[in-house]
Amino acid sequence: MIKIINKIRIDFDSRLDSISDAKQLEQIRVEFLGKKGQLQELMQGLRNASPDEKPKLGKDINLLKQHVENKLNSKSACFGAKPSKKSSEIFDTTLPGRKELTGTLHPITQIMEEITSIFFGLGFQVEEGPEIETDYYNFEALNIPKDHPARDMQDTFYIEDQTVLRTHTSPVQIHVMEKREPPLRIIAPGKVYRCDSDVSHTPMFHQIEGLMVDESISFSHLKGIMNIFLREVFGKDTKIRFRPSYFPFTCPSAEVDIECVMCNGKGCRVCSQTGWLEILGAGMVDPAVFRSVNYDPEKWTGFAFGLGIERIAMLKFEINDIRLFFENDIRFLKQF
Ligand code: FA5
Repeated sequence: MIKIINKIRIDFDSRLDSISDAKQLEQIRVEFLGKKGQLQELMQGLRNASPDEKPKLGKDINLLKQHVENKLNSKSACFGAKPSKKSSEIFDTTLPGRKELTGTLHPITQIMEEITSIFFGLGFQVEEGPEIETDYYNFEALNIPKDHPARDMQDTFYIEDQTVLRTHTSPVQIHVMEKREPPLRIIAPGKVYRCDSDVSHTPMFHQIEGLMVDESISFSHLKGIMNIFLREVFGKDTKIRFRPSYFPFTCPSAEVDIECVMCNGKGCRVCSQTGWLEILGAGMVDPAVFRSVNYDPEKWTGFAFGLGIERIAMLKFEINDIRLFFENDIRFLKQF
């Protein structure tokens, strides 16, 4: 039987060398490996071998089978035939690599993280609050009673009579002061909602609230912190001004402008020819707000501020339409 095995191997090798197309290759495969092929016959012949011979003969037949399979596979590759399972497992090191697509953080997230880390460095802790708020937290506790004209300053989305999508991050001030005692130094980044949409307004946008409460906090602390923060974001030569303003929850109140980064204060379309751009609202916490959280206004003073992240991102990245941030156009987002 060993002689037959050797003969089949020699016969197979010479037949394989002489073929010239895939059809002939398939004929040989059937002839040697098919159900009625020569190797199958050999296996059947094994039944008649003596028990002593069987293990060695079985091993030789398996080696021959492997030899036939390997050679058929290599030959089939020459004819462009579909590789069999085994050859498809071969790793082709000559193929070019597949490039992994990497994403980046959304520009709003980048600015949010930058601002958060600046305040973190100034000793502020990060706090969060709910986006669905009660009328009490969004308005009343912030000294904006029912029918107060200041409610018109923010176009509110009402969910129910007493439930709103928060219009600003200022309610987080109340949540924090209700559960903690001064001194406090917190910022609260998050989404806010207003019924508003044009090139500089979106119905959902992001604010960062800031609150510092301690004994003897004055307006100069607010100015100092704002100066450090804005110069860190826009560069150390950035000019800043405080303009008197009105918020029911701060007194005195101010809006903070920076010199227009587009025209360096000369006046352009973006800054409506004024040379200045409004960045945030701020002021000293109104005693009425302290009273609503049971803080003694005779003992504690503090400042608060609220800034729009999208506005800062627009100025930093020189983007003239706020809506671009939320269209999810990959060509736009890829630039950051
Ligand atoms: C407020 O929301 C006050 N809560 C800020 C504040 C906090 C004042 C603490 C005093 C003390 P205002 O409505 O001005 O204020 O909004 C603050 C900033 O949010 C604006 O300066 C602007 O940058 C941004 N903003 C307002 N409305 C929109 C909008 N629809 N889309 C994008 N950004 C907006």
